[in-house]
Amino acid sequence: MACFWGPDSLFGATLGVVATRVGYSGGKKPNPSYRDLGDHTEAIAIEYDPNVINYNGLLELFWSHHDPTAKCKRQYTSLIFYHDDEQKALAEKSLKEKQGKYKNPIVTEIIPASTFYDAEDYHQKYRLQGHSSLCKDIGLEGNGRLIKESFLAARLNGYVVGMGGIAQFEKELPSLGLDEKTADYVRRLVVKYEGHGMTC
Ligand code: MHO
Repeated sequence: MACFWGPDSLFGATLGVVATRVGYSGGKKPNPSYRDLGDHTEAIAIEYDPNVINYNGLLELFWSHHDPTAKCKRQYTSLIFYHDDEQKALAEKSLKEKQGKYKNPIVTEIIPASTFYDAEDYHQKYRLQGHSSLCKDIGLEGNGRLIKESFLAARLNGYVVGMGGIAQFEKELPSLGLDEKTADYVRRLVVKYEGHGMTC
């Protein structure tokens, strides 16, 4: 899906997703880094509650938020990782269905999940980290571990670029535990950017 910042916001704001991490995967180079990625691809690891969203739901978002026929360098190429045979079958089925929508062949590869190397802390929840006072207000600033694991960080990383939308934000707000000033700060951003799509 190209640069992983966009999908981190997209999936992070999706109901049923509980945590996200961006990283490098799919290749063989040990311990890749952003500046030395080797044969890996920018990827996102998504933890989700299957009672709220299933693998098919995640696949739908995957297909609808990038051009799977675009040929890109390995860093940005279109990949789906599966964790078991069921996911593999669902991914392959969805690819076949989506091909009908495109004139050019879909280049997406469907491959088994392999070692996922977390990206550097500054890439995690990148859009949220662009709001340092907000991160400070919610106690995340400088805490790399929490920025990766936190449900709130995943959500806000989406909301600050309008993902999820204002209706979902208002509905979820009481359970997010934000104070009024912080809620208002985020609300303004959701309203400002809702519908702008996935920007990277
Ligand atoms: N558009 C971004 C891509 C960064 S991404 C993590 C840039 O030009 O740096 O690959």
